[in-house]
Amino acid sequence: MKISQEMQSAINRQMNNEFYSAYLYLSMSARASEMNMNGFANWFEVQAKEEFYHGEGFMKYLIDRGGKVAATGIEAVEMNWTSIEEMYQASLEQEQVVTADIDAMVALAHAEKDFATVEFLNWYVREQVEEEASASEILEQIREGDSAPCVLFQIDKRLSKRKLEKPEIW
Ligand code: OFO
Repeated sequence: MKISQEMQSAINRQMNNEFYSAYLYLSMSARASEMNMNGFANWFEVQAKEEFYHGEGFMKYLIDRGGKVAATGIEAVEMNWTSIEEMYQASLEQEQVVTADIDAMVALAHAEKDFATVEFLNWYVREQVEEEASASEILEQIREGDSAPCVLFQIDKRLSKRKLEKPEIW
C-alpha cells in the first residue's frame, strides 16, 4: 500500500520538526559553552545528534514507502535564554510539542489503516516518553538546587559523560 498524500505531508513536516530540534539543541550547546558549562554543552550536543537521527529516520521511512521527501526550510532558533534552567524549560516544551505531533500522526495512521506507519511510529512514541522524562528530570534537579552554582557544577560534571548511541529506529 502506497503512503497517502496526507501522511506523506505529516512525515515531511515531522522530519523538519526533528531537524529543528537538532538545530535547537545545537544552539543550546553553543550557549552552554559560552557560559563555560561544558557538561551541559556536551549533553545538548549529543541530543542534537540524536535528533538528527530522528529526522533521518522519517526521511528513510518515507523513501521506503515510495514517498517524496521535501526538505523545506528549518525555522530560526530564538537564542535568548539567559540560564541553563531556561534552556531545559524550552527543551521540555519542545519535546511536549513533538509528542503531541507524533500522537496526531499515530491517530492519522490508525484512521487510514496504515499499520506499517503505526508500527514505525511506535518507536517514536516510546522515545518521546524518554525525551520528556530526561528533560524534566534535569530541569527538576536544577530547580531543586535553586540554580545554586555548586549544584549546577555537579550536574554539569555528570552530563559531561553522556555519549551518543545511534538509535535503531526502523
Ligand atoms: Fe526527536 O525527540 Fe526530541 O525533539
